[in-house]
Amino acid sequence: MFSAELFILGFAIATLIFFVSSIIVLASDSTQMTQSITGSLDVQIVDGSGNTVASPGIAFPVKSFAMSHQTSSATLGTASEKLRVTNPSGTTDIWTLSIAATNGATAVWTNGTNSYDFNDPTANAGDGADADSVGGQMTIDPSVGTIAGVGGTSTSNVSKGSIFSFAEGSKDSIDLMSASAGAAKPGQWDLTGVAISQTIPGGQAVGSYSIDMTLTVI
Ligand SMILES: [Ca+2]
Ligand SMILES: [Ca+2]
Repeated sequence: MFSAELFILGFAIATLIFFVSSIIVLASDSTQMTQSITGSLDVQIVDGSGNTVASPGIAFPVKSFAMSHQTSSATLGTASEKLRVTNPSGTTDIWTLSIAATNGATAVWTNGTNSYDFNDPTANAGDGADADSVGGQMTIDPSVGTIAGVGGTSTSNVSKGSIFSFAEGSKDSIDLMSASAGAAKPGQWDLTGVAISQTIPGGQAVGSYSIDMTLTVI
């Protein structure tokens, strides 16, 4: 062939390749897949299967009427009512679980008519300087409890709180469990076996008393 013909053939082939490659490029596109995972730092009272307990409660043992003050003890966090903290974050590892009276520092145990206090530090379940005119104090000791990681979550850097008694205006919330820097994130932990004791004033009238408490994790 003459060089001119070779040149034309070469040009034709190059043009063909250009068009074919152009067609391939024009046929290309991309797509981005997205997946959202939601959740927030949370505390739930769960049963042995991990299901939320609809109406959790702690029944202190029955006490007989007495003219002298007495102490009633119970456990916060049992096999059927575990305190479960969930931290779904991949970036935040610090949190604290605490307990306080739902109705605040002026709450009292009540049977609808009679009442006794949960945060009066006066000796022998007497009434002190607060405005409720009843005695009684609740002490919570998380240090005797047990922390268990759920689903293989490490318990490193997750600690139980120390024993404290509620005192109106000065100790209105008690820390039960907390995570410090280095704790697993995300992670989930169960707390059980927290000891609670409550003093009952002497001469407290018979009745079925209750007080609502709220667990908070922040
Ligand atoms: Ca009080
Ligand atoms: Ca009082």
